[in-house]
Amino acid sequence: MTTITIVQGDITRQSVDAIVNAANSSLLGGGGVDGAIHRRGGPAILADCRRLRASHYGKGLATGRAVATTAGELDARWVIHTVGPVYQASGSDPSLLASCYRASLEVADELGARTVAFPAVSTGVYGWPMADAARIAVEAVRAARTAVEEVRFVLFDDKAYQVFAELIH
Ligand code: AR6
Repeated sequence: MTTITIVQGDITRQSVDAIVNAANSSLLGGGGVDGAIHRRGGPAILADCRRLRASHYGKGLATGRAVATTAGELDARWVIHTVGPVYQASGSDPSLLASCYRASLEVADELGARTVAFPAVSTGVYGWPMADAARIAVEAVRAARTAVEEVRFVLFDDKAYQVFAELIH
């Protein structure tokens, strides 16, 4: 049974087995959560990402997929990188966003992670409206068959926290 919890704050300050990164397909860093994770986690994460690019992920990580690296100096064992879809007003595929959560939990299961922190994937630079993204995220986690005991959504601001709080309480 997976328990869903929510906290407001900075995902890089969490103590969990795995921290999920809202990455881009290059796996080589960026702004938002991605920038914060690489800054606080240190160069070991980028070194692992470069190794992935040099081996099985020569073309990068596809949208909706997930892959793990070390967590460097973060208080976690792994960072699970996933690539959310870019929101388009003309139509965006919610199944790709749901897939980020499902794929990340599959990687967590392979690693044996029991506590996993997620940001609200795609709701920053990638523009997905928070209420819709939150519903997709919570539904995807509830539907997942996983041995992860705690999924912790870490929401950066009060508004995002309130949106998730209404869904899970
Ligand atoms: N802790 C928790 N949440 C955060 C933090 C933090 N430290 N920083 C931002 N957020 P984003 P995306 C929230 O843009 O939309 C990067 O450049 C933020 O308020 O990080 O999936 C990547 O390299 C928002 O609600 O990710 C990609 O190119 C949510 O996290 C691109 O951005 C996600 O915002 C990915 O865009």
